[in-house]
Amino acid sequence: MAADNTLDDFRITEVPGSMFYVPDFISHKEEADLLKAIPSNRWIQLQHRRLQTHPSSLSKSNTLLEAPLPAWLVDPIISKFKSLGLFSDSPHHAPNHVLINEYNPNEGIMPHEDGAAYYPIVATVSLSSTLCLDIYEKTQDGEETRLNSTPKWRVLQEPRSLLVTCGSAYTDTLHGISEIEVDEDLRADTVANWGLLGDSNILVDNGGKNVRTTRVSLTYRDVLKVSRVGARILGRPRG
Ligand SMILES: O=C(O)CCC(=O)C(=O)O
Repeated sequence: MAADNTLDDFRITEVPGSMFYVPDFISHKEEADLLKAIPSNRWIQLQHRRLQTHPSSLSKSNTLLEAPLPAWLVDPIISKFKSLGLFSDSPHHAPNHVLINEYNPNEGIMPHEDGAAYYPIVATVSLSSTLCLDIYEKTQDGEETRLNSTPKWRVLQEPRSLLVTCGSAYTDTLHGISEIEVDEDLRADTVANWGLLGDSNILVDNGGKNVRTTRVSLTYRDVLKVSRVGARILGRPRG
């Protein structure tokens, strides 16, 4: 990413309502430092991936106990967000919550939406491996919201890239990662962000296939409801 780039240079024009893909958002060294900093004792193993949350998980009422993010999740990423103007309109003017997901080949996440606990912008940094995010359109059928079973768009996420979803791309779509080992049929007409990829030649050379290895993603969000109870306990003078 060049210093004079603006977010609009990275718009995925095929997807309506504001989705942006920034290749090479961080350097190889920054990627290696982040991977090294992820604590090995915070993972929660789920059936099809493992995850950790910083600074903590949300309560049942979708409230975050106020606490700072660890320094390694702030610098360099949040500083780079600032230079692109990301989160400038959100209530806390910066992300206050990071979900880290790790997917081995054949692992993924069911189609879902991120919901109302967060301000409608999500910024995901990908590390280590490439995979496809499937985007589904929500259709309104009377009172019921239905999910079309086939993804409407596919967005390829390369290591060190940033994907930003906001506006109606946040509110009117669902996203998921299929539990496969190889992403196939990757071409200019099947990948929504093809023209923005850092290296599409490798996909052409591989016959449109991406063989997945382990991928880690850092998903930054601004949680709307924050309780100062945690800050008061942590900040209480001793004695
Ligand atoms: O790992 C990703 O890129 C997607 C994560 C995700 O969908 C989520 O955290 O809700």
